[in-house]
Amino acid sequence: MTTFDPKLAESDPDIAKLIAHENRRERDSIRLIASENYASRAVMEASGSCLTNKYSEGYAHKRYYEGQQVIDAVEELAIARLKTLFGAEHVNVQPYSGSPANLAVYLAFCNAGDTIMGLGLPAGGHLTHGHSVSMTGKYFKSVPYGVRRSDSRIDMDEVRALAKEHRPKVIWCGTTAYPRTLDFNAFREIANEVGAILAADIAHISGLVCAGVHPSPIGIADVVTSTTHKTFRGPRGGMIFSKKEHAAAIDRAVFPGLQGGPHNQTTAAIAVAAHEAMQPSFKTYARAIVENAKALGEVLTSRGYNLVTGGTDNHLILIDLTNKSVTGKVAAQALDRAGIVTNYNSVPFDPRKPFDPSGLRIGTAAVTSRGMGVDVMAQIAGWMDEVLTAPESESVVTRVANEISKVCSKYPAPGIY
Ligand code: DSN
Repeated sequence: MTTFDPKLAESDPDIAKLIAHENRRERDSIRLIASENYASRAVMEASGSCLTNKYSEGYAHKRYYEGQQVIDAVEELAIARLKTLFGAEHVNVQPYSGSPANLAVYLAFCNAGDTIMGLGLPAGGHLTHGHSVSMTGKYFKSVPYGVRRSDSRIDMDEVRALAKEHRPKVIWCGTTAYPRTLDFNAFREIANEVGAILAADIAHISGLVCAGVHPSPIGIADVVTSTTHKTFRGPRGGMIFSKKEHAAAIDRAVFPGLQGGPHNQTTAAIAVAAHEAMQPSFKTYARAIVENAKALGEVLTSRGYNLVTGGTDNHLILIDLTNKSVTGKVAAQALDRAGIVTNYNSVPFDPRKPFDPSGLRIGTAAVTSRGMGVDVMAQIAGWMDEVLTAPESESVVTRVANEISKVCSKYPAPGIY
């Protein structure tokens, strides 16, 4: 029998065509979704490699299948690089993504029915920090904390009061829609006062953290989880950092507690991303993400947009559209037609429902990966304003889309050819 192994375009033209369309969409649009980025060609090569073929349940030198000569080396290299980059005592690179990483924290430290605390989803927290529709809100007694009405910042007095009243097993500090720096030391003090495990979820900001652009929770929190594909700019994956004393519990929770074989192609791509993040150019990149977010926020503010908390310290901006004649969903859909990709998002104390809320969430990690700077951010703010002022106008949308496509052609996107 001869081996028939055609290229994708020959073997499955339908999927090949769809991938080509997505390639063009990512190339020709301004991608402002705060949790997205462009993985480099090197990261893409590693994630598309033969490592996808190998099963390797267990950890290096303690596996349940033979043939691990290469996989052990890949996983050890990924771990060694991440330990150096983040200054961590222990790293697990096997979580399939951020949510499984967070579930591993529950499995390591909690029993069903225990009390846990996290920032409520409507205030900018994540589903897996105890939101009611998530299993983390169903299997644990979730006590969410919020942000202040006056300035939309996390209310550490409320965190302390709730922690003292409810004595949680785990306190989460971490966000998906919060534009300000997190005070990990303040959370640590509270966790110490009530004897809780402190878990930091840095999924959004791990690229900023390892570049020194946001304070690090490593060495402060007991355990730190992250995805690997947001500001960190790696493949879709997850990682968990912990103090040595929690290493065995975390490893047991990931495997065999929650998962089977790790995705070795992803582990290799995480190692590649870690290598990229160790280069001086990554620090420059991370600083530029924040500069761009601040610049974009300032121009939007000058055009009458209300930013939740009044601005940003990181890669993310949350716009409250209440003073504009457009809701979050209509805004996001009109912008998408014009080639600016965002997501509608609740704002703190939002009177509207999550499926058509008052806010729009944007972020600058992906546009900064294309080398776009503050001058382009001003243009983007202008385009957003034009579209949001006339979201039903197809002529405005078409004109803006044409301008965007021209500008995008000047800024090649990593990994997109
Ligand atoms: N989906 C991610 C985000 O957009 O923030 C969180 O899981």
